[in-house]
Amino acid sequence: MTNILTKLPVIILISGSGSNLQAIIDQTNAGFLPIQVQLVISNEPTAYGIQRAQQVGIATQILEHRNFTTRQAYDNALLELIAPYDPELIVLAGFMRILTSNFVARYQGRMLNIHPSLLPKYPGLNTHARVLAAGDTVHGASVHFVTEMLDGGPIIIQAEVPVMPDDSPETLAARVLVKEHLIYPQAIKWFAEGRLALASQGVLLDKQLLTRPVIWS
Ligand code: NHR
Ligand code: GAR
Repeated sequence: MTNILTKLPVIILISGSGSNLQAIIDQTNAGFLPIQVQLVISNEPTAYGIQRAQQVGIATQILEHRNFTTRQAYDNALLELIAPYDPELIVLAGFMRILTSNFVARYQGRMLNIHPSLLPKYPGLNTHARVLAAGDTVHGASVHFVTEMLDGGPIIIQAEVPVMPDDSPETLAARVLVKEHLIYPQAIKWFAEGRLALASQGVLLDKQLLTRPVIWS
Protein backbone atom coordinates (compact mmCIF):
# COMPACT_ATOMS: atom_id res chain seq x y z
CA MET A 1 0.00 0.00 0.00
CA THR A 2 1.23 3.50 -0.71
CA ASN A 3 0.41 6.60 1.24
CA ILE A 4 0.51 9.17 -1.49
CA LEU A 5 -3.13 10.19 -1.22
CA THR A 6 -3.91 9.12 2.35
CA LYS A 7 -2.74 10.52 5.62
CA LEU A 8 -0.82 8.04 7.71
CA PRO A 9 -2.51 7.36 11.08
CA VAL A 10 0.02 8.02 13.84
CA ILE A 11 0.02 7.75 17.64
CA ILE A 12 2.58 9.76 19.60
CA LEU A 13 3.88 8.75 23.04
CA ILE A 14 5.30 11.43 25.33
CA SER A 15 6.36 11.96 28.93
CA GLY A 16 7.19 15.64 29.18
CA SER A 17 7.41 19.00 27.48
CA GLY A 18 6.40 17.72 24.07
CA SER A 19 8.49 20.11 21.99
CA ASN A 20 9.13 17.32 19.48
CA LEU A 21 5.38 16.66 19.45
CA GLN A 22 4.87 20.38 18.74
CA ALA A 23 7.34 20.26 15.85
CA ILE A 24 5.44 17.30 14.38
CA ILE A 25 2.08 19.07 14.83
CA ASP A 26 3.45 22.24 13.23
CA GLN A 27 4.93 20.37 10.25
CA THR A 28 1.65 18.49 9.81
CA ASN A 29 -0.39 21.69 9.84
CA ALA A 30 2.10 23.28 7.43
CA GLY A 31 1.47 20.45 4.95
CA PHE A 32 4.99 19.00 5.22
CA LEU A 33 3.87 15.77 6.92
CA PRO A 34 1.11 13.65 5.31
CA ILE A 35 0.01 12.21 8.64
CA GLN A 36 -2.97 12.31 10.94
CA VAL A 37 -2.10 12.33 14.65
CA GLN A 38 -4.90 10.18 16.06
CA LEU A 39 -3.91 10.24 19.71
CA VAL A 40 -1.22 11.50 22.07
CA ILE A 41 -0.52 9.30 25.09
CA SER A 42 1.48 10.30 28.17
CA ASN A 43 2.59 8.15 31.09
CA GLU A 44 2.97 11.37 33.12
CA PRO A 45 -0.28 13.18 34.05
CA THR A 46 1.44 16.58 34.20
CA ALA A 47 3.23 16.39 30.82
CA TYR A 48 2.96 19.78 29.11
CA GLY A 49 2.73 17.98 25.76
CA ILE A 50 -0.81 16.93 26.69
CA GLN A 51 -1.81 20.60 26.77
CA ARG A 52 -0.08 21.18 23.42
CA ALA A 53 -2.19 18.40 21.84
CA GLN A 54 -5.41 19.61 23.44
CA GLN A 55 -4.76 23.14 22.18
CA VAL A 56 -4.99 21.88 18.59
CA GLY A 57 -7.86 19.44 19.19
CA ILE A 58 -5.87 16.20 19.17
CA ALA A 59 -7.24 13.41 21.38
CA THR A 60 -5.17 12.66 24.49
CA GLN A 61 -4.93 9.88 27.05
CA ILE A 62 -2.97 9.61 30.27
CA LEU A 63 -1.81 6.10 31.12
CA GLU A 64 0.15 6.35 34.34
CA HIS A 65 2.79 3.69 34.80
CA ARG A 66 2.55 4.12 38.57
CA ASN A 67 -0.89 2.50 38.51
CA PHE A 68 0.58 -0.81 37.28
CA THR A 69 2.63 -3.28 39.27
CA THR A 70 4.62 -4.73 36.37
CA ARG A 71 6.02 -3.47 33.06
CA GLN A 72 4.14 -6.25 31.32
CA ALA A 73 0.82 -5.09 32.80
CA TYR A 74 1.52 -1.49 31.79
CA ASP A 75 2.47 -2.43 28.25
CA ASN A 76 -0.62 -4.65 27.92
CA ALA A 77 -2.79 -1.69 28.92
CA LEU A 78 -0.91 0.47 26.39
CA LEU A 79 -1.52 -2.15 23.68
CA GLU A 80 -5.25 -2.24 24.52
CA LEU A 81 -5.47 1.55 24.47
CA ILE A 82 -3.79 1.77 21.08
CA ALA A 83 -5.37 -1.23 19.32
CA PRO A 84 -8.73 0.38 18.36
CA TYR A 85 -6.87 3.15 16.49
CA ASP A 86 -4.90 0.68 14.37
CA PRO A 87 -2.05 3.16 13.81
CA GLU A 88 0.48 2.68 11.01
CA LEU A 89 3.22 4.37 13.03
CA ILE A 90 4.05 4.86 16.71
CA VAL A 91 6.27 7.84 17.46
CA LEU A 92 8.18 8.01 20.76
CA ALA A 93 8.75 11.71 21.43
CA GLY A 94 10.49 12.06 24.76
CA PHE A 95 8.77 8.93 26.06
CA MET A 96 10.65 7.84 29.18
CA ARG A 97 9.44 4.27 29.76
CA ILE A 98 11.30 1.26 28.40
CA LEU A 99 8.90 -0.89 26.37
CA THR A 100 8.72 -4.68 26.72
CA SER A 101 9.56 -7.05 23.90
CA ASN A 102 5.86 -7.90 23.60
CA PHE A 103 4.99 -4.28 22.79
CA VAL A 104 7.97 -3.80 20.49
CA ALA A 105 7.12 -6.99 18.56
CA ARG A 106 3.56 -5.77 17.93
CA TYR A 107 4.81 -2.59 16.21
CA GLN A 108 8.16 -3.82 14.90
CA GLY A 109 9.20 -1.73 11.90
CA ARG A 110 6.47 0.79 12.66
CA MET A 111 7.89 2.54 15.72
CA LEU A 112 10.40 5.39 15.79
CA ASN A 113 12.32 7.06 18.63
CA ILE A 114 14.39 10.21 18.86
CA HIS A 115 17.35 9.94 21.18
CA PRO A 116 19.52 12.87 22.34
CA SER A 117 22.94 11.51 21.38
CA LEU A 118 24.95 10.40 18.37
CA LEU A 119 24.10 6.71 18.77
CA PRO A 120 25.66 4.22 19.25
CA LYS A 121 27.32 6.60 21.70
CA TYR A 122 25.42 7.24 24.94
CA PRO A 123 22.32 5.05 24.88
CA GLY A 124 20.07 5.44 27.95
CA LEU A 125 19.55 8.46 30.16
CA ASN A 126 21.39 11.73 31.05
CA THR A 127 23.16 11.89 27.71
CA HIS A 128 24.08 15.59 27.84
CA ALA A 129 25.81 15.34 31.22
CA ARG A 130 27.67 12.24 30.07
CA VAL A 131 28.88 13.98 26.91
CA LEU A 132 30.21 16.89 29.00
CA ALA A 133 31.87 14.54 31.51
CA ALA A 134 33.61 12.73 28.65
CA GLY A 135 34.89 15.99 27.15
CA ASP A 136 33.40 15.33 23.71
CA THR A 137 33.47 18.27 21.31
CA VAL A 138 30.63 16.99 19.12
CA HIS A 139 27.17 15.80 20.22
CA GLY A 140 23.79 15.44 18.56
CA ALA A 141 20.59 13.48 18.13
CA SER A 142 19.50 10.31 16.36
CA VAL A 143 16.21 8.97 15.01
CA HIS A 144 16.05 5.18 15.01
CA PHE A 145 13.64 2.31 14.60
CA VAL A 146 12.68 0.92 17.99
CA THR A 147 13.76 -2.66 18.59
CA GLU A 148 14.13 -4.73 21.73
CA MET A 149 17.64 -3.39 22.19
CA LEU A 150 17.32 -0.12 24.12
CA ASP A 151 18.38 2.75 21.85
CA GLY A 152 20.03 0.06 19.73
CA GLY A 153 17.67 -0.16 16.76
CA PRO A 154 18.88 0.78 13.25
CA ILE A 155 19.62 4.49 12.92
CA ILE A 156 17.89 6.53 10.20
CA ILE A 157 19.11 10.11 10.53
CA GLN A 158 21.40 12.10 12.81
CA ALA A 159 22.26 15.77 13.34
CA GLU A 160 25.41 17.06 14.99
CA VAL A 161 25.98 20.08 17.22
CA PRO A 162 29.22 21.48 18.66
CA VAL A 163 29.87 21.24 22.39
CA MET A 164 30.95 24.64 23.75
CA PRO A 165 33.55 24.97 26.54
CA ASP A 166 31.08 26.67 28.88
CA ASP A 167 28.11 24.35 28.20
CA SER A 168 25.92 23.03 30.97
CA PRO A 169 23.70 19.98 30.35
CA GLU A 170 20.84 22.46 29.89
CA THR A 171 22.51 24.69 27.28
CA LEU A 172 23.71 21.62 25.42
CA ALA A 173 20.25 20.01 25.53
CA ALA A 174 18.69 23.16 24.10
CA ARG A 175 21.16 23.17 21.18
CA VAL A 176 20.42 19.50 20.46
CA LEU A 177 16.66 20.04 20.69
CA VAL A 178 16.72 22.56 17.83
CA LYS A 179 18.15 19.81 15.60
CA GLU A 180 15.70 17.20 16.92
CA HIS A 181 12.85 19.37 15.67
CA LEU A 182 14.34 19.18 12.16
CA ILE A 183 15.34 15.52 11.87
CA TYR A 184 12.26 13.93 13.48
CA PRO A 185 9.77 15.43 11.01
CA GLN A 186 12.12 14.44 8.15
CA ALA A 187 12.24 10.78 9.24
CA ILE A 188 8.47 10.70 9.80
CA LYS A 189 7.91 12.22 6.36
CA TRP A 190 10.03 9.50 4.71
CA PHE A 191 8.07 6.84 6.57
CA ALA A 192 4.68 8.37 5.73
CA GLU A 193 5.65 8.55 2.06
CA GLY A 194 6.52 4.85 2.09
CA ARG A 195 10.20 5.61 1.45
CA LEU A 196 11.51 4.25 4.76
CA ALA A 197 11.41 0.68 6.04
CA LEU A 198 13.07 -1.60 8.55
CA ALA A 199 14.55 -4.72 6.94
CA SER A 200 16.44 -7.58 8.58
CA GLN A 201 19.74 -6.09 7.40
CA GLY A 202 18.96 -2.52 8.56
CA VAL A 203 17.26 0.63 7.33
CA LEU A 204 15.96 0.87 3.77
CA LEU A 205 15.55 4.37 2.32
CA ASP A 206 14.15 4.39 -1.21
CA LYS A 207 14.77 0.60 -1.26
CA GLN A 208 18.49 1.15 -0.64
CA LEU A 209 20.15 -0.24 2.48
CA LEU A 210 21.70 2.60 4.49
CA THR A 211 25.35 1.82 5.16
CA ARG A 212 25.44 4.76 7.58
CA PRO A 213 22.79 7.10 8.95
CA VAL A 214 21.77 10.11 6.90
CA ILE A 215 23.48 13.18 8.37
CA TRP A 216 21.29 16.29 8.46
CA SER A 217 22.94 19.34 6.98
N1 NHR B 1 11.84 0.60 24.41
C1 NHR B 1 12.52 -0.30 23.70
N2 NHR B 1 12.13 -1.58 23.80
N3 NHR B 1 13.54 0.01 22.88
C2 NHR B 1 13.93 1.29 22.78
O1 NHR B 1 14.93 1.59 21.97
C3 NHR B 1 13.27 2.29 23.53
C4 NHR B 1 12.22 1.89 24.35
C5 NHR B 1 11.53 2.84 25.13
C6 NHR B 1 11.92 4.15 25.13
C7 NHR B 1 13.49 5.96 24.45
C8 NHR B 1 14.86 5.96 25.17
C9 NHR B 1 15.65 7.21 24.86
O2 NHR B 1 15.56 7.74 23.74
C10 NHR B 1 13.00 4.56 24.34
C11 NHR B 1 13.67 3.64 23.52
C12 NHR B 1 13.66 5.51 28.72
C13 NHR B 1 14.77 4.94 29.33
C14 NHR B 1 14.74 4.53 30.78
O3 NHR B 1 15.72 4.08 31.32
C15 NHR B 1 15.89 4.70 28.56
C16 NHR B 1 15.89 5.04 27.22
C17 NHR B 1 14.78 5.62 26.63
C18 NHR B 1 13.66 5.86 27.39
N4 NHR B 1 13.58 4.67 31.46
C19 NHR B 1 13.35 4.30 32.87
C20 NHR B 1 12.52 3.00 32.94
O4 NHR B 1 12.65 2.34 34.01
C21 NHR B 1 12.57 5.38 33.59
C22 NHR B 1 13.27 6.67 33.61
C23 NHR B 1 12.39 7.84 34.04
O5 NHR B 1 11.18 7.66 34.29
O6 NHR B 1 12.90 8.95 34.10
O7 NHR B 1 11.74 2.70 32.04
O8 NHR B 1 16.48 7.65 25.68
C1 GAR C 1 14.25 15.19 23.84
O1 GAR C 1 15.55 15.71 23.93
C2 GAR C 1 14.33 13.72 23.48
O2 GAR C 1 15.34 13.40 22.57
C3 GAR C 1 14.61 13.12 24.82
O3 GAR C 1 13.87 13.87 25.75
C4 GAR C 1 13.60 15.17 25.22
C5 GAR C 1 12.11 15.35 25.13
O4 GAR C 1 11.80 16.65 24.81
N1 GAR C 1 14.24 11.74 24.88
C6 GAR C 1 14.71 10.94 25.80
O5 GAR C 1 15.57 11.26 26.57
C7 GAR C 1 14.06 9.58 25.81
N2 GAR C 1 14.56 8.84 26.90
P1 GAR C 1 10.32 17.04 24.34
O6 GAR C 1 9.36 16.43 25.34
O7 GAR C 1 10.33 18.54 24.44
O8 GAR C 1 10.12 16.54 22.95
